[in-house]
Amino acid sequence: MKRKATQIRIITLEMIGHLGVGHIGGSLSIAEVLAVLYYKVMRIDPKNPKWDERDRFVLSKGHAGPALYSVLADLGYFPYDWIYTLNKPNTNLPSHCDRLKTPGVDMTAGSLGQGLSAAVGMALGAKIRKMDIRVFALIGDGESQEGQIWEAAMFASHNKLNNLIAFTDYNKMQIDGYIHEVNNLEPLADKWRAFNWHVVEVDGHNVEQIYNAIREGMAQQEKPTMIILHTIKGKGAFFAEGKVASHNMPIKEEELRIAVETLKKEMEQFKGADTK
Ligand SMILES: Cc1ncc(C[n+]2csc(CCOP(=O)(O)OP(=O)(O)O)c2C)c(N)n1
Ligand SMILES: [Mg+2]
Repeated sequence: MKRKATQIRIITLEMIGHLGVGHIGGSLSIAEVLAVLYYKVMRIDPKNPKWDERDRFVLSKGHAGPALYSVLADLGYFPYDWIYTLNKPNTNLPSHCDRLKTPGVDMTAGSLGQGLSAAVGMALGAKIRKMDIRVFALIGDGESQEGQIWEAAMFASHNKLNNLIAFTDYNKMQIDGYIHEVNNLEPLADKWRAFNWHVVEVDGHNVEQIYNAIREGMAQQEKPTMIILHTIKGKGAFFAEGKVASHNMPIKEEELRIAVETLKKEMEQFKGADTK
């Protein structure tokens, strides 16, 4: 999973690098959670993206599409070279996720706050249809400043949606600056607890901690689970890591080359660990 997280970062950088500009920061901060979900946890079939009984994933912070596309390209949901069409005219990989364009994308997103509501609907729908489907949703910390998030939170616990596991990418930054300066979310874990969710806080770059938190969530009998991922925006790219400006930034050819080379070296550490 560590190896896959690094690979996701490499593909993401190559994809955005080819275009020249994009949402680097918020894509790189979610590599580990995507690796754990797509390579370990989720019941999916890349050959049959519309399989009715698949687990669902909603990338509510839809601007991080490139990170999800990296996984889907690697898993063979679509031809790998689509990554070089990111956000270009007539592409199937728009900057923000579109379920009608990209095989494997379960929900259209980009208007922040809406994806979690859609995920709640999916989880409720699965219950009504008595289907054993788990729904995973990933929201941003800036996105959590949207009122709609808290409506969805209330409705999910009211309906005892224990088949819903959501993540907050708590990278402490949004588009305009630091979360605590724009509109403080703290105490964030207490807020979710007050909305009657099961809450776990983990290091969002630690795959073991993420995996264990998901297992804990899957064991819940009555409550939806919120896993707060403490992350670093732009993680893994020296020119972006920990920078507010990484939200939507250009990449220079030289920066791309050095960052990818560094990540490829990092990947070698995990050689042999890849079971796929
Ligand atoms: C409803 C809505 N308002 C504003 C925007 C513009 N916007 C795009 S990304 C972003 C910041 C999101 O911050 P965060 O959720 O922390 O995501 P991160 O950049 O850290 O991945 C904003 C305000 C939007 N996409 N949707
Ligand atoms: Mg953020």
